[in-house]
Amino acid sequence: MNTPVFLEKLRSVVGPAYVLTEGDLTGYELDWRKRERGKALAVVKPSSTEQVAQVVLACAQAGVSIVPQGGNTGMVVGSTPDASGTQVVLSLTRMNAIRALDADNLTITVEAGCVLQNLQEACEKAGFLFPLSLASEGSCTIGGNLGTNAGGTQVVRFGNTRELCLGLEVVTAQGEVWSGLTGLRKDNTGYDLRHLFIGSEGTLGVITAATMRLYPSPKAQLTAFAVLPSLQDAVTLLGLAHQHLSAGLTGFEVMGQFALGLVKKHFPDQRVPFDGTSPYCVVLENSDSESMEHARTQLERLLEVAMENGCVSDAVVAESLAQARALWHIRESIPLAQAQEGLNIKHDISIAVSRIPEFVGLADAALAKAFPGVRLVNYGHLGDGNLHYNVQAPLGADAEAFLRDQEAPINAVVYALVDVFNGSISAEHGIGSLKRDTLTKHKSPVALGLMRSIKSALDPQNLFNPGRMLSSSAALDS
Ligand code: FAD
Ligand code: 2HG
Ligand code: ZN
Repeated sequence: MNTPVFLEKLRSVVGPAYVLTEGDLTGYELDWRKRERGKALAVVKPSSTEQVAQVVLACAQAGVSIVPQGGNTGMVVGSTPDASGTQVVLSLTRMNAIRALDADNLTITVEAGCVLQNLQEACEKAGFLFPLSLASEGSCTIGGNLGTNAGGTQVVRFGNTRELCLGLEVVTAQGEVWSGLTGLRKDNTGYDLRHLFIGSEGTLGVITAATMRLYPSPKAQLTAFAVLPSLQDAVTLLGLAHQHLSAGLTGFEVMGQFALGLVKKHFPDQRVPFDGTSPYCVVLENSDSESMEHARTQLERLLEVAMENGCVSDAVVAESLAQARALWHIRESIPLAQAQEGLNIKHDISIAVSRIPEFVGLADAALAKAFPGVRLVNYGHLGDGNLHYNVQAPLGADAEAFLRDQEAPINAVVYALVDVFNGSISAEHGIGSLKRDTLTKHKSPVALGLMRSIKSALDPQNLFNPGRMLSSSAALDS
């Protein structure tokens, strides 16, 4: 390949200002967790679907692989280039328009680079709720959310990003545009292609736009923060919350005391309620279509029953929107507090809700025995059976050396148990390059074979995000 000619071609497609090859490219080349620093041949920033198609064609002709990128907030090193200096980062951030809102169809059509928070705000302004909610929502994009099939804190009621999507527009590896922005709720005309691209982590095509579901804005939202004697009590509370709040239960997050301690340590301005002696706390949300009064009566009744039952030892209900935000902010600050504490090992696992306490009991004991001093940062989306069962190096240890020497053996212990419990090694963050080799050990050979067949059928040149999710060679030799 003649690199100057190739770069000139890209410049002619998107404009010279939008082909970045020099200056500080850290934001595009370093992943959010600072696990790997790559090197891009260029960062290309198209402004239209047509430009994306032309960039893909130019890359295909030159044999240059493409790493689609949104907000670069991914957790598994999937949106940054490798270290070869030969890959193009295709940043969608200039494609951020809201194309249409169909109030009667309860849908919104939006370009892939739209920042999630901007989408939420636009929907709210129009009187609707777009319920995807992540702590990274100020930076992540709807394209990245679809690419990872992101979860977040409202999944217990509304499902993952997949459940919120009714149609996609995608540029294929052949540089063609698949326009699937129908907004239909029912369509059984063959394979549902949308679901192939959702969660494919940029390995099958570039999502350029999407039609997403909207919901009516709730009349009231009420948040409570509860203290619990054990993780089993959190499971009991979840069952009671489903019974008492039904579809009003829009959030149910559990937080281990050590995780909350990290928030107190690194963000002392945040006021974590209660004294910090109970092993677990829960933040839960009731959304109501009637009134605040109705929401409060329901939530207070739930907490009364839970206290009688003994699964909740104390609780506070937010008195204002500001208080509710502050309670959620505590939960959402845990990943940031962990990052401040140092490099760490993340396990984004899912297990049947009913078996989570047993899993955690066994995993805590196994890790404490095999890796004395490790600090377990356990929290997550209990309502979805999804735990962030994370591990921080022992106090005073060199975190980089700890990860180098202990990450693989620690993962082996945790994932072996996940298998015993028929769980998943990735509930919402995806595979990227960090979990690629782990995936081959925990996914069935039949499933892996089907994934490879799909990859080689849609992307025979292995153009899109090679080496992510599937290894480069394995992706093509099915
Ligand atoms: P990127 O990081 O840029 O990309 C992620 C993947 O999607 C990559 O493989 C990339 O190639 C691909 N991709 C990006 N755009 C496109 C596109 N247009 N077409 C095709 N592929 C594309 N995740 C959760 O699921 N739940 C959480 O609660 C959550 N909380 C978080 C909290 C914090 C503080 C942080 C930093 C991250 C959190 N995440 C969470 C992880 C992350 O925010 C999500 O994975 C998010 O969906 C990534 O969006 P992004 O735009 O940053 O994508
Ligand atoms: C969350 O739920 C995110 O806060 C991040 O998915 C989880 O950092 C993590 O492990
Ligand atoms: Zn999460």
